[in-house]
Amino acid sequence: AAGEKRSISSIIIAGMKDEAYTSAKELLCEREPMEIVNEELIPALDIVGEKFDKGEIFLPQLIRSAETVKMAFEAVKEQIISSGSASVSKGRVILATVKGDIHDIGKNIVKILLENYGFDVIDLGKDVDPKLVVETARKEGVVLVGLSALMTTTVNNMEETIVDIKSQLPGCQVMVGGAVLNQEYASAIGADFYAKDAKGAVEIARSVFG
Ligand code: B1M
Repeated sequence: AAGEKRSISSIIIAGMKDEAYTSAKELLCEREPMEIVNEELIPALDIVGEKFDKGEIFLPQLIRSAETVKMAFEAVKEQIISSGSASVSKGRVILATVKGDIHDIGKNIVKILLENYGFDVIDLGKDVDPKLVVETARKEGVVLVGLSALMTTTVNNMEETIVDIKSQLPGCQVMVGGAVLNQEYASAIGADFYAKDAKGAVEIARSVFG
């Protein structure tokens, strides 16, 4: 009904792109940015993912919900950046979503948080070839690479990337994350660190550069 406020979750699930930014802005007056990410935005995407899995919604709706959540993240990002403390770089980290995988929402959150905590991020984007990761790490002398994968089908590309890094750049460490992973799996594919969420990635970076 007119005048009734929809929750950010229902806005994301319904894919109401034009309302997400304002709705997130309003929520930000009351709650912490990362609390909104963890308690509202990610759970809403989980519901969307389940519906897609069950065949209750299809690719166009999945895409629309992803676009909607990006609008909400935009508001969250502005808030985090405005409250951030710019300081001397604490270290440089490469981030990439692995080859074959175009899911980059999680990686982008990790990037915002790392930057906010004073790390410089070289963002190679999504669907990134292992060779580009190795070349960039070598050229830039980066000692911490962060890889993200969201699909069971792309974890082997993550493993391939780790093998390439480890064989060619022995001093370079790798942290991995993404909904499809856990600590056990991360260790099995040769990663040095596993981060459950963006805050976890910051803690790892701190330990590596600390
Ligand atoms: Co797709 N998708 N999707 N999708 N999608 C999943 C992953 C899926 C689980 C949905 C489902 O079926 N239940 C499923 C994968 C199944 C599997 O594993 N085999 C799936 C599929 C099948 C697909 C397509 C193949 C669909 C198709 O085309 N038929 C296709 C894939 C194309 C490709 O990659 N080649 C596809 C496409 C898309 C969209 C483009 C529509 C969109 C992505 C938009 C974008 O990213 N720009 C999309 C979305 C949105 C999802 C779901 C619904 C949500 C993902 C997400 O952004 N979550 C997802 C279902 C789900 O996850 N519940 C699904 C929120 C995000 C913040 O979480 O990325 O986990 P996450 O990041 C977290 C942590 O994991 C961690 O920190 C973040 C913050 O806490 N983290 C790190 C992540 N990376 C890290 C790295 C670190 C540290 C921490 O260090 C480096």
